[in-house]
Amino acid sequence: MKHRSTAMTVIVFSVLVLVTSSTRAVAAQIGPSQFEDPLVFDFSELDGGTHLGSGYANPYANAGVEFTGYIADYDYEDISGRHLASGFANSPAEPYVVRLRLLDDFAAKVGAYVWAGGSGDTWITAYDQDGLVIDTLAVDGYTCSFVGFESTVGRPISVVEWRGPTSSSFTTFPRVDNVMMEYVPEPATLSLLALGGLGALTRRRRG
Ligand SMILES: [Ca+2]
Repeated sequence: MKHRSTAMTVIVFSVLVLVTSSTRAVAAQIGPSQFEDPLVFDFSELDGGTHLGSGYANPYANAGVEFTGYIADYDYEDISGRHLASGFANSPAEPYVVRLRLLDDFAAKVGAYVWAGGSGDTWITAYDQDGLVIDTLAVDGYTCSFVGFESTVGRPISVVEWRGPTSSSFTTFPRVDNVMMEYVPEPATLSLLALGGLGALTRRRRG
């Protein structure tokens, strides 16, 4: 009897480990059309040369996020007007990196247009609430591409970094614009969605 329950425990535990590890391995790459109602940051309201990051005033505190980078002004494909550049960001300065950090809540989806400016591949990395890497994607150095992440349930996004090669002399790249972000839905919102679904089901049954 005791042996059987131990075996059952082992089986249940193994299944749990399998489910957990398969969940951990996957973070979907998504395009701009896969955002439903995102917050969009186009940086158009900021002055060129504004520095963002720790040590500087945060114009996006009300949105619950902080960017690291500085505001440049240029048009290139989907990089339009004011956008985030690397190079002189943060205090002390952090070259080669642009960063989005969530201050209080976590994101289910984050994406942005990124332009590496020929400085080499840009690596875009999403981190979870424990600071562990969820996924890393590379963008070719000579294109302007949209790269987005959709996190898995239980591993929401707390930080996204766009990082250029440190060997590059183009320290102001990568450039990032039109950042899209969707928060993880609140449990109350989920309940409402579930209730809405239930309502639809009830209506369908009646009809
Ligand atoms: Ca812009």
